[in-house]
Amino acid sequence: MFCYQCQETAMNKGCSMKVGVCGKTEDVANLQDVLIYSLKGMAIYAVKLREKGGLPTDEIKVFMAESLFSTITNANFDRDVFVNRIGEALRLRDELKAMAEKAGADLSDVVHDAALWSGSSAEDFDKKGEEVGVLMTENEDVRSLRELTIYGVKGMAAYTTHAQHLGFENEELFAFMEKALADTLNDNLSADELVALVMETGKFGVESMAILDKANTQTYGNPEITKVNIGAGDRPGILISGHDLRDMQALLEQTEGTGVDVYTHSEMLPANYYPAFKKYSHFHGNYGNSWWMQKEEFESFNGPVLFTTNCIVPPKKDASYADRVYTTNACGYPGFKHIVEDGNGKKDYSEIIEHAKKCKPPVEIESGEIVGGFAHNQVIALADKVVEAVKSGAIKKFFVMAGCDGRMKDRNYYTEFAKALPKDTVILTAGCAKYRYNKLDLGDIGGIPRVLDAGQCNDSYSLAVIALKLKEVFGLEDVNELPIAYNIAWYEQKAVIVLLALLYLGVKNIHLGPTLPAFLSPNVANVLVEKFGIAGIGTVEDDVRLFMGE
Ligand code: FSO
Ligand code: SF4
Repeated sequence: MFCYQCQETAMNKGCSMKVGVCGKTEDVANLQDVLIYSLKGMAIYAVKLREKGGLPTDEIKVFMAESLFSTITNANFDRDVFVNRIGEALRLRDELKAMAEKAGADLSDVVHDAALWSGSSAEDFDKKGEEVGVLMTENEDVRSLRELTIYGVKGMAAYTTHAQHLGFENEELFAFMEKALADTLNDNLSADELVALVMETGKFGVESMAILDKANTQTYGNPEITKVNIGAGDRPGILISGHDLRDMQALLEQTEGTGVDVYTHSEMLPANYYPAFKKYSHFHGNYGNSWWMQKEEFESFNGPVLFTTNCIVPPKKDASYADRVYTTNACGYPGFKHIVEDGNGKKDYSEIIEHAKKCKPPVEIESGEIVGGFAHNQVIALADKVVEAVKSGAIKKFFVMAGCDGRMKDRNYYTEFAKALPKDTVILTAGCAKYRYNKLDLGDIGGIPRVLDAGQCNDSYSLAVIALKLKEVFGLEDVNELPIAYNIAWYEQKAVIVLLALLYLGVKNIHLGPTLPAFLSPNVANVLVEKFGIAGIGTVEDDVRLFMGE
């Protein structure tokens, strides 16, 4: 096992023990490597097929995106899922090969083992897991650029999958993911070509967030300023976590009139901001904080929990809640019940609802309200007010503090940083990073709250749209001329695609923390520093001074 894809990787070098810091076991880590390797094998044939004007089937495209998604940090810990997916990947690889041949592709140069190996049992796959993986690429710079691409593609696949669930697709995204997977096996690509591949990943990252934004807003309306109740009611509840709004909708529909309330957790909080969900009186609000607080918060919630995506934390052995956690989509955990679609693409949540009815109501752990819903449409509606505040000097600077939260103590930095920012600054946030400061009383500037939450990590797209709009309003040439600083927190691979997307959009001088990714080799890190001014974080005092230009 060797995994260094997330921010919490052991010693900021790599997890190479029996169990990763996230709780991923060695066998699952190795099977994930085999799955990625098999997807690369599929991709080789998919590229050949597309060169001849053919298209992979919907089944293949969805399978590839969901498989990438299932290997994201904290998404799926279930060995059986990976054994099944690898078997499926090999079957679909053969199907793609036959399709490419039929389309007239010349396959004589397909010699890579990823496209040719075979296996049929869990033992075969375990054995293969000892041979393939990140360390297969010996040169650390090539490895770094390949993995940077793959992690970006994983994040892209997650967003593409959510959009696809709502019926929104962009064929170019699937084509790019296939090309990128295949290119990471190509030993003939130069370092410059790999850097270009990383940048192209950022370009398609923007596209993946754009299509998900379109899918979410066209289906559920534009997020609007919303006060979200963070207290608890006196009826049993279901807690829904993750990022998939289609599951949110189905759960709200199916719980209506049942006497069971619905609460969001972690990254599902922004569901509260969508007009389409506001009509449900049993949608109670948000319970708790970001993903890593789940061990305590699921205990006190008392009712069932539905994970629609990561981040899952393995429950302690004596956890009272393990038998009331359900998963769906690409996520899973051994022992948690997994809900799948029926033949008509519908999910039946009646088991969770019946389960909830037998549970006690949640224990209230906090009370009051928080405000959010500042995605692009809402902020642009307030543009006059915002521009006026900037022109008058009431707002001196915006701080984009999007990204992820995590369990490491050093993330207190973000709480302290938010507190230390001058009162004439505004934080623009998205993703679970917000939980480090969204409950602080930071006040407002002429009615504009000092923390503007755009939504989920994918809604970082909104922050980019807002920046581009401000650039236009102020008549600037370059987005970097705006009074916006970027102090971003990352944890897993969706944050990698957000970062690459911002780089592609030309944003410079992003500070990334709490640590720089272990998968950046010193040389690759240097390229990012020199080309984009990427930097880590320092002390709160130094950073505030630096960002404020003092
Ligand atoms: Fe957070 Fe987890 Fe949204 Fe991630 S809950 S860490 S970047 O899955 O996806 O922000
Ligand atoms: Fe380690 Fe992160 Fe990989 Fe888990 S996902 S094994 S914590 S690097």
